[in-house]
Amino acid sequence: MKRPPLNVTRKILAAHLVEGDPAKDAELGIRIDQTLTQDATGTMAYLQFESMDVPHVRNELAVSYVDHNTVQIGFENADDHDFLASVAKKFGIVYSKCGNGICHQLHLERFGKPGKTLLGSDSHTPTGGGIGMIAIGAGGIDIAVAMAGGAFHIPTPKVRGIKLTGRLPKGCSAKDVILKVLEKYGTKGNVGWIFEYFGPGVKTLDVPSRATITNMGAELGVTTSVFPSDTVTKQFLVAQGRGQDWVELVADKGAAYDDIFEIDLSKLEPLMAAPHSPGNIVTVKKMKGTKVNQIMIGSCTNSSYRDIRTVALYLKGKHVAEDVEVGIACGSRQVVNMLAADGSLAILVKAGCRILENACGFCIGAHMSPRTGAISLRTNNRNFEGRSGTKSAQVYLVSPETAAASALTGKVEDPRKAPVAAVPAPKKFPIDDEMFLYRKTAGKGLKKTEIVRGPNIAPVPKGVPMPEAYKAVCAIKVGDKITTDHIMPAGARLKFRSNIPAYAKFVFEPCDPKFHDNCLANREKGLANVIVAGESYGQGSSREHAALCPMYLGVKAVIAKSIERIHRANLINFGIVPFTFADAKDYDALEAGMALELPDIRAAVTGDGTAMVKAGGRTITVKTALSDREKHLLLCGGLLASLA
Ligand code: MIC
Ligand code: SF4
Repeated sequence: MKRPPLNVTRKILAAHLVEGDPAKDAELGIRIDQTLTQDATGTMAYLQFESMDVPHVRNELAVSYVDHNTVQIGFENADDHDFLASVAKKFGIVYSKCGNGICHQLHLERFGKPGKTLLGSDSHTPTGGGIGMIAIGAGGIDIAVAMAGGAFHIPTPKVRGIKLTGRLPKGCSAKDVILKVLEKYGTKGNVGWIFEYFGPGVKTLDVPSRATITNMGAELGVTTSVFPSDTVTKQFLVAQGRGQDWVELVADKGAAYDDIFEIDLSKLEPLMAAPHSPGNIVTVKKMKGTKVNQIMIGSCTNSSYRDIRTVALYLKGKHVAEDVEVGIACGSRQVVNMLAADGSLAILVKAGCRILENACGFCIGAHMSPRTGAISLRTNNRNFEGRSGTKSAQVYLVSPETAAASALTGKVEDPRKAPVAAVPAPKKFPIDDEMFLYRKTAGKGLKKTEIVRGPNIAPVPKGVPMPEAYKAVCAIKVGDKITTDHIMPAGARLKFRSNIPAYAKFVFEPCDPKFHDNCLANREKGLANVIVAGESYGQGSSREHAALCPMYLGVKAVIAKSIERIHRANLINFGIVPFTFADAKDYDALEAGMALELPDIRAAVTGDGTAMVKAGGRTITVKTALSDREKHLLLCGGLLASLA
């Protein structure tokens, strides 16, 4: 029988399907070809992998990157790096040394392959969609399972086709495209979708531009975003010395999408995301002339050669305004080498930019926090309140073009006023893989290698089986769009990632610094802790610590108006039931500190997911839609406990 025409998403998923039927089932299991971890989530992922007792990784390629915790104040970061290096050597994982670059940029340059699946313990793993991969962000334990050869589960997707026509005007770039998509779809309500780009405008975008769009697709809350693999992709791979990795992958003629949104690239104008959400879109025109204190360029979103070279062209022969601080973090050594070779680096230094390490750095508030009340323009992908390290700062997300034009005057400027020439896609990238260790033993593993464990590396806590009922307390009540940065702050707290009891002290630090102590007191009394939240709870990162640390503090359920995909999966992986209100108005009936009862929780999880919660003399209904696999995990007390 002739199969129906398929889009790119459905082709890749069909080739990797190991469980479920897209026509019938709500959840699909897919085979994972490649995995990536970064250091801040990687230590936990590998501790969990170790506890699975598998001699070496079983997927095609596993890469462990070090890019988040690179500041090394105190011993913790360096100890983590040594731990990760020894784990990589022992289990057959490629290890990318600190200083090599940011995981997503590096993976695109050196390892990504069209048509393959990639699972990464970082929410911006969909960067790989720019090269035609189904690349998904997930919690560390899901990556550990994939490295052990297990399937990864996604909600059966709906596929939205984003049809691109026309060509971007001068001064506009890929960042403006994804900000347009965010303007249309926002940061919530997109759970379960995959966004696939198609149409004649696709060929006008080079691979780094496509990757900017799929990277920041994470802010939509979708499962992933993907571009076709065409001659532009081929040219990129050939220039990376990897022509053999190319396969053509385009949607069949007549392939259907569940929905289509069309963008005429020629009609776009420079956009920015205003504080404090990537979905809060305004035009640069509207903000023009606003005084700016800081401009940060780079991160995994806009740190390719194309992006930083463009900035250099804007700044050539000029100097940044005297009262603005400008910092640049390139995505990789390859990018730095190219900028050094063509004179861009000298231009940037001469223009008064601070050249930073090729690492996440400013994006995650690990350094370069702006001054009190500052306006900071940044080319990264998230502007959640306080993420920069300065709670009062107003962070706007912009394209490299807008950032560069504004750097010259210290005010928001329209980059179309004096646009620079487009940077052509390089014919040949300089290749230097020397900072990728253990490439030769990748996939094999070296049994005798000792794992190095510094004192900050603590064992992973395991959940316990779910009882019949809980007597509980509403430990906190929060509002809408609570991000994982609110739940489990990063920045200065990042160094505790490998030590759950130490890191758990900071759960909900920006919302309620007493949360930790209150939860432990409730736990002591044999009471379960419950989190009550509004819409889109758990937006943002893939960090499983936002579930693992609450689990450690005795949180057993979240009751929210809605919960985002990666966080929902992480909650289940750590035995916390992700409930939503049957009637959202009941949110108003719950208060922090209120005594709660969940009399039949086990029966509810085993059954249709509907549970009653007794609260202050009334009973409210909450629900959760669970697959059989998810029910099993919750009843066992989480994924790790289920493997025991
Ligand atoms: C982020 O951008 O928020 C992070 C830091 O990269 C996280 C991962 C983490 O918390 O370690 C992400 O995006 O998943
Ligand atoms: Fe790193 Fe920022 Fe990208 Fe997260 S979003 S991976 S912190 S550069």
